Amino acid sequence: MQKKFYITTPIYYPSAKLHIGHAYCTTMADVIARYHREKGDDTYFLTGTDEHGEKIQKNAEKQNKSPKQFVDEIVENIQKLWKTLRISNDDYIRTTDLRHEKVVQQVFSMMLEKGDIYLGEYKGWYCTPCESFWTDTQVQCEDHLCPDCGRPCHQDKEEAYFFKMSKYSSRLLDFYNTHPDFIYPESRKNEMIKNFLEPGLEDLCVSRTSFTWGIPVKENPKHVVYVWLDALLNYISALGYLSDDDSLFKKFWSDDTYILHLVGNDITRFHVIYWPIFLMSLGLRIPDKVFVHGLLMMKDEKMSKSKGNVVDPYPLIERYGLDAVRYYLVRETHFGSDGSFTPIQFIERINVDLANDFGNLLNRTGGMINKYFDGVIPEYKGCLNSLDLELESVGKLSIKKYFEHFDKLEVTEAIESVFEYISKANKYIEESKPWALAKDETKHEELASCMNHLATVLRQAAIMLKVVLLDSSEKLFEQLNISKDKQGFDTLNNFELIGGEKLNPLVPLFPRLKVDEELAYIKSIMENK
Ligand code: ME8
Repeated sequence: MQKKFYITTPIYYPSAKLHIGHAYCTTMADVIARYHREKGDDTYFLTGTDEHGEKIQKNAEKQNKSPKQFVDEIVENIQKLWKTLRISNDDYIRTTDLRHEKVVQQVFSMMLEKGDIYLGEYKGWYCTPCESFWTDTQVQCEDHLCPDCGRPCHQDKEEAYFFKMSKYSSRLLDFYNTHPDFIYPESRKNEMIKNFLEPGLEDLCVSRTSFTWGIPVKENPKHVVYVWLDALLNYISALGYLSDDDSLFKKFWSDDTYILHLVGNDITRFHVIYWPIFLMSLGLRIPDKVFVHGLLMMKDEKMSKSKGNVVDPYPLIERYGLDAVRYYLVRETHFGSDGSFTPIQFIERINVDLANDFGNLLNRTGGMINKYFDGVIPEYKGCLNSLDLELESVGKLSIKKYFEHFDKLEVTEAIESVFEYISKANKYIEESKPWALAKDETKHEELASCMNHLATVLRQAAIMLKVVLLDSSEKLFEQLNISKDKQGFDTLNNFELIGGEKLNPLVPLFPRLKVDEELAYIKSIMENK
């Protein structure tokens, strides 16, 4: 039976231009979504923007713009960036969409009616950039620094609505116990239990009166709904929850759908504590997994819009091509751990993996098929020697590992296993010595088998890599003249499939970069920040 798969990214704040860290998260989600579509799963992929809140209102004021005008301009750029990165999202939710605002108001009313939200007074330490109130024990040292971002908080007081978190904390712990895979990595779960659940969950302030750029509470419009309650609901409002047409909601927020939220570790708490509790209050199912990916750092500091230490993905894409940037993002940082952006690693990744290993395998193979077989891939004749046999067994293992890793969201390892196969194929050329076989009439069959095997490795590698390398995989199929029906996951384990194809002209997929020149270029775009 076809499986259903729903994947989301965080909805980003359009408070400034997005950087390569956001591109990282969205690209990872895109790669996972493409993998599931390719497997035949009924897949829905959502991204969007979180457009309300004091920070946005203030940024807009600074530029003499209305908040809506301000966010519209940034959102246009964000959508352009996703288009450039060929992100395959099925929908784009904006929290300023009427469809979303209606849901937030209705949910607030339902929670009020149920008694989960009540009116009270809030006193506490407020961090404006994070839009969070903190208690005396949460703020750090006498300077009252925000535990999330480390910036100073100020004391504030306001009439506010609260959500009764405490009512649900033991249910949440039970949920964690019965769903051990809910939070990845495990260490994040322990951190949440220790820091927030064990000390006792405090009721959460879910409305604000100190600014107006938000969704008004219907029952008391001087209050706007707290951005996090507003934002988290995007995951269901985009599917049409509580709307006239809730068919997508019924389809993808169902028990038989695998629901995955991809988030950075700066927003774990909201997704693994508040979000499941809001869903419990609404009587809705809780997602299968919150996958907490690492953050990209710059010189040991988190890359962030507010610090301004960011890398803009556009100049990289323009100069090195989309595939190189996508590949770097997916491969360099182990998925689930923090990483850092350094120009040298960026160049090395392209040179070593894409130009030397993958690109070169295509050049060498294509060149030899042209030279020895007039550009026609020889037919498959089985394994004629131990080298063929060994290559096929590495291939089978690589394909198996690719699926096993991808299904466990070990995306880095999945891609690594493809490159192990590519390296093996390069080694196979050295060991088979086709140039020597070509000189010996009696070895013609072996030479043909060698070329067929190499073309098959390229076909299989391009299939596995096409979730990342969008153009280059296409180009490879084009150059080897591999027909569409031989480009699917279902054909991966078939080693006999090709033979007889006449190659098209060969063009290098990834020209080798000159390290010094490119280092200077990347440094120059980083300094422009
Ligand atoms: O937190 N490296 O929005 P946001 C990797 N609106 N990923 C990074 C990153 C970095 N240096 N910096 C940001 C918000 N990200 C809320 C989310 S969801 C209901 C509301 C990615 O614009 C990462 O996924 O600050 C992080 O969690 C997210 O962007 C935060 O984006």
